[in-house]
This record gives sequence, C-alpha cells and structure tokens, in this order.
Amino acid sequence: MPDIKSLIDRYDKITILSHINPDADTIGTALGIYAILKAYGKQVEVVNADLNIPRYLDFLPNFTKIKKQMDFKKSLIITCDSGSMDRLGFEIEGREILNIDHHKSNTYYGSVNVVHASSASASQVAFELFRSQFTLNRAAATCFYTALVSDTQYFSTNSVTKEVFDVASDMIAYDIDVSEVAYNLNQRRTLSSLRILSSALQGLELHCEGELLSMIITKEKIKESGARYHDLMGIVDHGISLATVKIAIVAMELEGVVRISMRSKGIDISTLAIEFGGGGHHNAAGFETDELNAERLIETLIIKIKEMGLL
Ligand SMILES: [Mn+2]
Repeated sequence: MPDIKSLIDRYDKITILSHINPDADTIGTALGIYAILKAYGKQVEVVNADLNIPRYLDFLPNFTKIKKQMDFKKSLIITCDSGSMDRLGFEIEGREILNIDHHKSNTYYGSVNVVHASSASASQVAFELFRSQFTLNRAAATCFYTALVSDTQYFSTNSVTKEVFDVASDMIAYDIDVSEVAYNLNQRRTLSSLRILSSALQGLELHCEGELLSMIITKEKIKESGARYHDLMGIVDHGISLATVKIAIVAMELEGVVRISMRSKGIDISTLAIEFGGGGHHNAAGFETDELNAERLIETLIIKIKEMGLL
C-alpha cells in the first residue's frame, strides 16, 4: 500500500469526488473517506457533479454534506470508484489526484493510483488503504460496508472471496448496524423503479439461441413511469437471472445518449465495453454512446460479440 498519509499531510484541504450517475459504491467510498479525514482534522469537501443522487442512500452519515460544486482551489483531490477522469464531471487536469478504484479499465489518471481490480468494491480498496494509516470510525465503516454489500449484491458476485468476507467482518467490528443497511438497500425502492422494471421485462428479447438477452428502455417508457436514472440500475441483473442467458444487455435512452449496461456469466465483457469506449468488470460492464438508435446498437453489439468469440 502506498504512503498516502504523507500525501494527505501536505494539504490542509481535501476534495473528495465520486462519479456521475452515482451508485452506492462511489457515494459510500466518498463519505467513508470524508468521515475519516474530518475526524483527522482536515478541511474536507465531498462533491458530486450529478443532480440525481440516489435518495435511499440518505441514511449514510454526512449524506447531506454532498455538494454539487467544488469550492477548494488548492486541495488534494481524492476520486472514488471512477475508472476515468471524464466520469467525474469536473475539469481537474493538472491537479494532484489520489485515484482509489477497483475497475479493471481504470486509466490511471491520478498522481497516485490505488487501483485493485481484484477488490469487490472501491470501498474495500479505501478501507484497506486507510485503516493501516488512519484511525477509522463507525461512520466510515458504515459507508464502506454499504458500498461493499451493494457492489457485491450481498456477496453474490464472482468478485467475492474469503478476503471480502474478512474485510466485511472487519467493517462490522466498528459496531455498525447491518440490518439498517439491509433495510435501506433492499426495501426502499421507488414505485417508478418497479413500474420501469415491469415494462422492461415485458419487452425483453432473446437472441443467439437464448444465450443473449436484450431490453430497450425507451425515453417514452422512462417518462411514463417517472423513473430516474438510478431506478434503471439493476434491471440488467433481472436479465442475466434467466437460466439460458450468458450475456444480458440493457439499452437505456437517456438525454442525448444511449447507455448500455451489460452482465455476463463467466464471459469477460469488460473488453467488449472498452471496444465501445466504456469499461467495467469481468461480469459487469457498460458504456455510453451517441448512436441513438437502440435497436441498431443492439444489432451492432451482437455482431461484435460474435466477432470477438464471446458467444
Ligand atoms: Mn464500484
């Protein structure tokens, strides 16, 4: 582990950034580091450029501290769970950056890069990094644990190893309320997220002898259901749950872009996402494109999947 303590000690002010279209890992990792560095006596700002931060994460300590704008000029920037600089939504070229992540596709844009592709969440990387050099507390552990269980879908992804359970156990040792986390993550869905899931499932299509599944979530469906961006997350996991399916693709028509979210069983789809300018993990990857015809996009993906010999 690199010596981040002396790096942090060189600064009075710290800016913590999480990625746009935020999920529980990026927000939990950011708020966990915030809680540690606040207690350490630093001036810390925690910033996310996105207007939509998932509401169900409001139980996390210091959730209300998340701001939209960066105010510190000469601060150390710590980025959380962001594979590339353009996912942060700010111009930070030339600034000193501590990049904490677990994406295989990470572009090493930081001055110091702590990127562990074998870690199950960015929060696991942060927890292991900070616990050896700083004093952790209950607030930080709650945020890191929430991020970990979210990114592993409660210890069910293939990134889960004995180490992940050991780390989870070490986090829980800070006396965190695991049932409160479970309730907030699993039982606070919005009605619109169920409505959009239902309409997506109704329109699912199978290709390649049932090994490939696709769903298109149109602008109209999003409008009808009232769904926000994070209501669309997790739909792809329903696709990959079908027995015959080896690759599931969801195309979401957003403002001016189509976002592709993919899951696989035992097939490395991160390379596929990289082909289209995106990134991700072995079994979970995605990208955004300005090819706005979702049907044509799915066709292109199927051709590429065959070309690459993934199916
Ligand atoms: Mn993550």
